[in-house]
Amino acid sequence: MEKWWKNSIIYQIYPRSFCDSNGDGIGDIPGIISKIPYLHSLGIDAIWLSPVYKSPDCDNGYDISDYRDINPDFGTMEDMDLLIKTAREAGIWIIMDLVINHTSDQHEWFRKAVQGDPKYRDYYIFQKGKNGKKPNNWGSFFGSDVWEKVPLEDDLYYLHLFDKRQPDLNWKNPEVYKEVCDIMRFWLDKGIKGFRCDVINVIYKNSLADGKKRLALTGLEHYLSTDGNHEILRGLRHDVLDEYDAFTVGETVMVDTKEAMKLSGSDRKELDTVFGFTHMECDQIGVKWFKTKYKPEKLIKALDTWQKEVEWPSVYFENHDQPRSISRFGDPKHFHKESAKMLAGLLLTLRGTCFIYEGEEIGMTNCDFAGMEEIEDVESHTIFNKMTELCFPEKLKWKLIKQTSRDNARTPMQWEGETKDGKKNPGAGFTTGTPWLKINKNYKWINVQDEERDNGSILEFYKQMIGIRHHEKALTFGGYRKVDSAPGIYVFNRGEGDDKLTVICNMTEHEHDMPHIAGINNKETLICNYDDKAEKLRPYEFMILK
Ligand code: TEU
Ligand code: CA
Repeated sequence: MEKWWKNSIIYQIYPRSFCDSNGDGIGDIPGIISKIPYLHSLGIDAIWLSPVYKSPDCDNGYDISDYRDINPDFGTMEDMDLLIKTAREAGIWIIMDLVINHTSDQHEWFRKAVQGDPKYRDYYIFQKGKNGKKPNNWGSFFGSDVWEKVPLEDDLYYLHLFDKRQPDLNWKNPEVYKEVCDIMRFWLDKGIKGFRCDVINVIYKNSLADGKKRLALTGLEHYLSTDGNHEILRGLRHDVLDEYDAFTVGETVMVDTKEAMKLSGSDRKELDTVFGFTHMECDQIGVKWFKTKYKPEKLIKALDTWQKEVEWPSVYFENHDQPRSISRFGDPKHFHKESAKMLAGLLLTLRGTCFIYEGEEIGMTNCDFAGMEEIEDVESHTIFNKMTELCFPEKLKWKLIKQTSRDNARTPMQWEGETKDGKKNPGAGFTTGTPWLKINKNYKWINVQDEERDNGSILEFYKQMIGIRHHEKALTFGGYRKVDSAPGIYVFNRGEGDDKLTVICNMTEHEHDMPHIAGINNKETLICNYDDKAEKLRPYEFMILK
């Protein structure tokens, strides 16, 4: 029997920004429960819930202080149990975020470790300084170094690959492994169906030696996809996950298709699939802060490589760490509907498990932030300070942050343009209070309420596409083959023989000649993002032929 997650569409919820039920400006679990009918009508099969665990929120929940408790901003454990139950009744599984590279510095383990308890010292990575300096030259994901001094101790540091309030766990310690197994069982026993595993290929550090100098992430050769890391993944699967038929998707940084296969090939028995980043890097030079002009050919090439070389890919264009896809790969100004629908069509016809991020289904865009005072994201602030240190000009600093900040994806979900009785609605149906992060002012014309009223909307297109995805077996289980075509035009076949579908995607804002496809005139159009037919391929035109 095929695994359930192969034919599933997974919808990512960023709880802080999804729906606020009590007017405190922060999205919460009762808010999510109230939107289960909406998610059901969209047709999705599972929710990936970004962290809802107890957390001081330095990195919006990716700093966990208690893995068995719920952040009071989001609700209670009773709310969580009810969410799992309500979702299940609507045929929706819950996948939770598993953040086990690090904990919060407020976690009991870390607090005991800092107080000198030897058992918990060994849960983290403490190290003496070297010749009056930090233990090594590694650089963190957020742009700082990776060592923080332990207060009241002489020359002792702890390691953090992310913020200093996110100390890394010591995966060489079998006790840590046991603790995590117990935590996973705790949640699986509640009826959740798997995990999205945060930065899962960096958890095992081989050594703490100096790294070869790099522009970013000096030291990564000592911890990226190590053998020890692979062994842990096999262990977790064998010791816990298999018993529950649970699904795992790894967020795996800096991997190529070869490494992706080592992490997720079915014979390896590690993860089920991974999020690669190759296609997210197609509009940048070196690090993500330096964006370059987007060329659709590059995106096509990245997608094609993963489609061909990875046994079971994850397909995504957005998540809570990336700017909005329509602002990167589409044209929200001139072709909002067309380009959003084209991206929807592409997302849902590629091979693999598909992920939709909240708001993507209505074409939400990057936000018109006015300055750093409107930015919350810890990474953006760390990088901004770093650029100040390096004397970057003010204008340039802001330009880089504005186009790349993770907050672009984190602005509240735009539910309603106006209230039910036609009044102004500054909370966009997300909150009746003051939202924790600015609401994009385009909520007045980009919102769920309007999209639901319009048959030709982006949202309706998503629903149709999800229906097609579920119905046409070729899209899930069929092969993939790219067809040669002009630059910026992505054409590929899914499936074989009578069951073959051809997907045509104009990823540019220009009109093009129709690609040459054998027997094109005898084919039926399953779906198209334009209402009428034309000789030429119009800007961002998308279609599936059968
Ligand atoms: O992200 C890890 C990651 O490598 C990046 O995508 C990261 O967000 C950053 O942009 C690097 O430049 C995961 C989570 O998705 C992210 O939200 C967390 O902040 C991070 O891990 C730490 O837990
Ligand atoms: Ca709330």
